[in-house]
Amino acid sequence: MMDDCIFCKIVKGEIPSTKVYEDEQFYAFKDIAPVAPVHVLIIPKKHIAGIASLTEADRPIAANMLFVIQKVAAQLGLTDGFRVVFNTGEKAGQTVHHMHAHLLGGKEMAWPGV
Ligand code: IU
Repeated sequence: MMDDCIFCKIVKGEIPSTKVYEDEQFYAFKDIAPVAPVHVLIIPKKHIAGIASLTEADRPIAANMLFVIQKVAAQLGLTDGFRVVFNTGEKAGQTVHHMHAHLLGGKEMAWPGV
C-alpha cells in the first residue's frame, strides 16, 4: 500500500467507492467519470504502478486479473461483448499510477479507437 495513492485509499476504504467485486487480491468499483454505460475499474490490492512495472513476483496477480475481469464482466451481464483497457504511462493517458483495468460495456464500440 502507498500512502499517497488514491486507489490504495479506495482499497482501504479511506475514500468511498461503489464496490462491484472484492476478493483477497482484487477490488473493483465503478469509475466516477464513466465513458460507457458500464465502466468499472479492476485493481490489484497490491500497489503496482502499471503493466510496465510488473515484476516476476507479480505473475500470479497478472494472471488472476484476467479471470477477475471475466468474473466481473459476467456478474454485470456483459454477455454480448466488453472492452478492457490498461492505459500504461502518461502518453497513453494513465492518470492514476496504480495498475487498473477499465472494463467497458453496454454499448456498441468502434475499433480502432485510438
Ligand atoms: P487512467 O487510465 O489512469 O486515465 O484512469 C483513471 C480512471 O480513474 C479514470 O477513468 C477516472 O475517472 C477514474 N477515477 C475514479 O474512478 N475515482 C477517482 O477517485 C479517481 C479517478 I482520482
